[in-house]
Amino acid sequence: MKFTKGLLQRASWDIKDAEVTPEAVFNDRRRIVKAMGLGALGASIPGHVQAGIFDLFGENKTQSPFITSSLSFTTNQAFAGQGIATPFNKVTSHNNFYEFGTSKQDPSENAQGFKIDPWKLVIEGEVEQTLTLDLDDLTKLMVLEERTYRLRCVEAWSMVIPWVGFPLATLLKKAGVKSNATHVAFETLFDPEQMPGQKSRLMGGGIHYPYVEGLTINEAMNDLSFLAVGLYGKTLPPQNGAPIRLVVPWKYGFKSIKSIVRIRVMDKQPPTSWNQLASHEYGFYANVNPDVDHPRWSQATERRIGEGGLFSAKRINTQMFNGYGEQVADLYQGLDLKSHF
Ligand SMILES: Nc1nc2c(c(=O)[nH]1)N[C@H]1C(S)=C(S)[C@@H](COP(=O)(O)O)O[C@H]1N2
Ligand SMILES: [Mo]
Repeated sequence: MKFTKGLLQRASWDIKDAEVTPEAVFNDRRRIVKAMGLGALGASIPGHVQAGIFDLFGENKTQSPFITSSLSFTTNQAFAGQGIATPFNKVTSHNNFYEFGTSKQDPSENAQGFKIDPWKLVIEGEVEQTLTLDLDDLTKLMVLEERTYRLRCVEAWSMVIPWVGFPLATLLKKAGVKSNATHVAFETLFDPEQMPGQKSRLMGGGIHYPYVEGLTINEAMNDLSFLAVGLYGKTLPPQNGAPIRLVVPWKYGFKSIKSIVRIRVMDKQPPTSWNQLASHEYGFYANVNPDVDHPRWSQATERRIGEGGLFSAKRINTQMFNGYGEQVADLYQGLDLKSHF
């Protein structure tokens, strides 16, 4: 029991991924977690939680796979050479989407029945014109392009993903940003019936749902800030944030909020989910920075998922702004990046 308890209390970033854990050991851990029941978990579960907790609440693997469809787009060559794209099966099976469970394989296992039609995206707040768009409106309104970006999670793993979508700024300009705007807030769908992680704080890793995120207006208007509606040439699978999610490649992955229903232009800084949960660990800015360690682990290096040997992902040095300093460093002139982490 002692050994099991140790596993449970270790944060998920300390645990090697399911993919690097021999299958038998991994399944055994899941079984042990189930057998322990709720009591052993204690009252409070900190963020970026233990693998496998979701299994306590029943598994939902009988759904038929979510259907994606092809998209028309042009490849933006300026963002084509970002490294070797992470294999599709890794991109779609190693995910963080706590609404569907807190371990890496939970979203792909639990989200296949996710309903995205009808979907309504509202752009509101400090704008000339409130926009309410369904998916049809969005695809008619926006010209799609493919951009390959690096994604760096604060848990020190990374991927290279070919997204399809459009710059956030293009959409904001259609609504017309008012001159008093300072920030943009984003909100994920709240639907506990569909997203079991939203049913209780324990099931959802401690987060107060709906998941919310935010950017400064200058960050939002930067060309790199991207709204993705697809990856690998097809519409997004639910585990990656269908039907529309933010991608902010110079920031830690938790800024890249999934399954967005609301974008609100604001005149003050909005609250953000991980910052609300543990402000000393997750800042509002969350710019990738190898020199500012998370209180519990170093950010100097990262594991590139899908590269390297059979049993371990390749470890590489983490770059300032995830390598996008040329495009975004100007946004932070005069800001102390050690205290504004
Ligand atoms: N709504 C919502 N968005 C989310 C998350 C989440 O749990 N819920 N996880 C974030 C984190 S921590 C990361 S690393 C990325 C992962 O994106 P991916 O699974 O598509 O690689 O999504 C981010 N967006
Ligand atoms: Mo993350």
